Amino acid sequence: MNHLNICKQASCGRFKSIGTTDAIPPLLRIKLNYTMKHSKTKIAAAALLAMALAQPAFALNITVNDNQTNGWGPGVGQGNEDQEVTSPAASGQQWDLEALVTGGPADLTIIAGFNLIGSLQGYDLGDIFIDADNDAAFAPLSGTFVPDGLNQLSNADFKFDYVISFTRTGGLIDGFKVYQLTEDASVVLQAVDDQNVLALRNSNPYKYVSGGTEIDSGSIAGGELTYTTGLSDAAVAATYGADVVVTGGDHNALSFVFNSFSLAVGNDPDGLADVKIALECGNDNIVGDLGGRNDVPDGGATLALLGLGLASLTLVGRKTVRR
Ligand SMILES: [Ca+2]
Ligand SMILES: [Ca+2]
Ligand SMILES: [Ca+2]
Ligand SMILES: [Ca+2]
Repeated sequence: MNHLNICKQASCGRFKSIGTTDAIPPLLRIKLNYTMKHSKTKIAAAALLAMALAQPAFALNITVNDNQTNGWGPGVGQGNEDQEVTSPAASGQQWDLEALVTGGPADLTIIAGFNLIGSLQGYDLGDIFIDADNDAAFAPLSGTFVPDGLNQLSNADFKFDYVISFTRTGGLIDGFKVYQLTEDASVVLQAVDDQNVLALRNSNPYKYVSGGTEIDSGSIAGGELTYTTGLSDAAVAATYGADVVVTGGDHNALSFVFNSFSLAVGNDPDGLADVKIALECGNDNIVGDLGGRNDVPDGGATLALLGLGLASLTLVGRKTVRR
């Protein structure tokens, strides 16, 4: 496994260190207190804490199907998004966006066979669009669309509410900025059409251009963005949770920790945003949702929470606990 940036203990929510028992879930705290009080040695308590810390950090697979099924597929795993792309022309693990995972409103991880911070055949990863009020569209709602080219379109045609826009140096992603968007012509988004394939056009928008208000930012150098490559299927499950099942070869993970932005935004019935990302060519999309439109069945999410149990250490201390 190669780390471009080793996650910093202090700044990264996913691997946040636990300094005091205040940060330990109530059930575990009771067990610890009991053990400390009643054991002649404190070794048992230390062992219990070590066991809890060794569990995978709390994570929830929020992947849902992107409703683009024209290409390689039908796909496997949650949302049938693993081993799946949109275009019939370019398939394989190297193009595959596989899963979206969150550990809470302040963090998000994309898992893919695709080289997330670089590009493939000149195509790169699009920006991350977030809809907070359940009205966003992938294909533009109106406006003139230039076939097989780049289009500058109004956000009135898409209605996304936030974007996580990547910054790049020398073609490589080195950070991001988060903008709050208005759903009108003051916000310009870039949409692509590749080879006049309608299915790829429905992957839009691809990229933020201008408008809106910057509300957060981060970088690989600052530790808010972490890129890990060469993960095996087992390593993904061990790191991000047993419900994150991805296959087909090595996996790459791009993880965000937000300082001021929260995924718990808007009027979506669940209060949490819908997340959508496309490759530049539209060849694959990945969509995430914790409820509302395209609902992940509630039972699945609840079971995942229950199953993770003591592993949910990093959720403690977050301001918002969903469900
Ligand atoms: Ca795959
Ligand atoms: Ca895919
Ligand atoms: Ca919206
Ligand atoms: Ca897809």
